[in-house]
Amino acid sequence: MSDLEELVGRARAGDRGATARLISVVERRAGAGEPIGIADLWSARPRVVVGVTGSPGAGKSTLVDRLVGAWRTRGHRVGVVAVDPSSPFSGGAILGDRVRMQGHTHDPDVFIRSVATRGALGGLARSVPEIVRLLGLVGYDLVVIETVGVGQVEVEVVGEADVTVVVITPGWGDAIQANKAGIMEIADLFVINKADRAGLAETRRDLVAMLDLGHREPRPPILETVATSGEGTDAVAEAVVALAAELDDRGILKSRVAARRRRAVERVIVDRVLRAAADADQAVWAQVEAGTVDPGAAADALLDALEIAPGHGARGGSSDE
Ligand SMILES: Nc1nc2c(ncn2[C@@H]2O[C@H](COP(=O)(O)OP(=O)(O)O)[C@@H](O)[C@H]2O)c(=O)[nH]1
Ligand SMILES: [Mg+2]
Repeated sequence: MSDLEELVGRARAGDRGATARLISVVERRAGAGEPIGIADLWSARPRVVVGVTGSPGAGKSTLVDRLVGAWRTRGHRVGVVAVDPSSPFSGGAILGDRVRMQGHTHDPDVFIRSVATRGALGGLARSVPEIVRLLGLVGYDLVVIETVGVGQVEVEVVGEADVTVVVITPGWGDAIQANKAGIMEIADLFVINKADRAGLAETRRDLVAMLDLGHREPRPPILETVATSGEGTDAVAEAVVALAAELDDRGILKSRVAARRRRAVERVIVDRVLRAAADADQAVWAQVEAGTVDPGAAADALLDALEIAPGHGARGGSSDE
């Protein structure tokens, strides 16, 4: 048995240290575009993957902490991947998320991992899906991806979820901002958190008006919570699981999963082609830099010169640590 397989066995048995080590391997290899080398990882999947997105400070981590508690009492093993926009060196928000989820630090059936955005060098979109799969492989049936829905990459990352929860707060403009960032289109469920604050009715009205303009089917429900007190959070936990079942019944989940699998392959292709092109005919690149060739002609010349072998630019298949 390889070291990695042995770790998978221990992680399945509830050894969170083993899960953490596996995730580090997956993160590094996926981030570098290398084959992961863990058997069955590709086809592994948690039963439900939940994306939770919204502005910084909206209360996502506080809400996720409540959801984890609710799902644990219903017997789920829960994984959380918190995509953290803070620098890995400041540690500030990572620490904050840990503190907010610390109620679960002694529960072997809860696994929480922060993934720093900075320093990920675009590897985020590749590593997060693999981490989610890994958590599925070792038996976490419900996995949450928490991410700030700002950049393109974050929106793409949350696209890895089966069910997407968008968290907004009362106050002028939050719903409108969500709309601008393109996260209205990916929401399956809206949560207006901080329902203890002023402006709740107006925010709900803005949201309803925006949903009236769109054609989301099924229409996303709007729930209200006070994550700090836990008010309304059980209802969100139940609604998420119910929505996943509904999307599954309608065949929507199946097509989302299929599209996601295609995207994973597309990312590898783009990576390999770009890397191979960068190594190709340097005379053409010199012309490109000098501005003496038009982009279409340069691309034709470079693509003609490419030899894209299997695994080109990456290491071979199945080496272990
Ligand atoms: N008043 C109020 N504060 C909340 C609520 N939920 C979270 N908070 C506070 O909002 C701040 C940001 O919460 P956090 O969960 O870290 O937000 P995130 O950045 O979206 O993950 C913290 O100080 C929380 O205690 C709520 O429902 N009501
Ligand atoms: Mg957070």
